[in-house]
Amino acid sequence: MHRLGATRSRLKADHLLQTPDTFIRSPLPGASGVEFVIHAAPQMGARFTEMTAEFVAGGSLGPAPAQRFVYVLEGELALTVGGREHVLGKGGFAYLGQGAAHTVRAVSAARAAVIEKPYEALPGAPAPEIVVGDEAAVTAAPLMGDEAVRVRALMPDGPEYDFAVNTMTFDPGAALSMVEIHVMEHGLLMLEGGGIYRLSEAWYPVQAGDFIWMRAYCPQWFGALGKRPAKYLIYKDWRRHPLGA
Ligand code: UGY
Ligand code: MN
Repeated sequence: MHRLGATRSRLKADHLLQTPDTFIRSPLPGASGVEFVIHAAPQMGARFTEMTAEFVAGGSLGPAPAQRFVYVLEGELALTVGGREHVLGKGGFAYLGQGAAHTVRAVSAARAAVIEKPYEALPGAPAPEIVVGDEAAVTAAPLMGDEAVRVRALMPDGPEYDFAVNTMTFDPGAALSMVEIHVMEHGLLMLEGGGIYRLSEAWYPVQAGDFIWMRAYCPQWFGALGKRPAKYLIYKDWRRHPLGA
């Protein structure tokens, strides 16, 4: 069935809304048994890459060209790093610093969000450590005191880390308390539920499965609609001077 050329996807100068009907899968060097939907990349103005990796059982990622963050959406992945194997189920995540030797192999058919970013080293800061965790074990913090919007920080917040990845959960009817305009860019994957996303001068209906990229300074606001919470995974660059100094 075709859609007569219609889609909710939109590409603008300062944002992308990419809905699953427009996803195109591609292979990447070094990976086997994995197809990638490359959502954000330098080719469209992003300073990082974010992709959904779709694994067959036994599929594996290739080497990372930069820092790598993996968040399991479905199925199980075995991460081998530092001589140990960690099995990550849904909500399991890992951060591998640039150059950290590791392998990621699917135990079963699986899907994962993979974020990669060239590391901006900070003189005097220690080297980033490898992080392996489970979102279910991360304490949620209310956003600016609003218990209806809960943030779980998946990355440690030290000077050695140059990006953050959080999940944000909105009760039905909950919303960001302000339109944000900030220097950080975002990659955002809708995980559950839906609502309305304001990006720049447009208001979009969004739902689980959609991806959004926001360039630095893209005006942004979200309100959750429906009868169940809305939840998204959100990346931002963090803790670095805009001049790179
Ligand atoms: O962390 C953030 O900037 C986040 N509050 N932005 C967003 O949800 N669009
Ligand atoms: Mn923001």
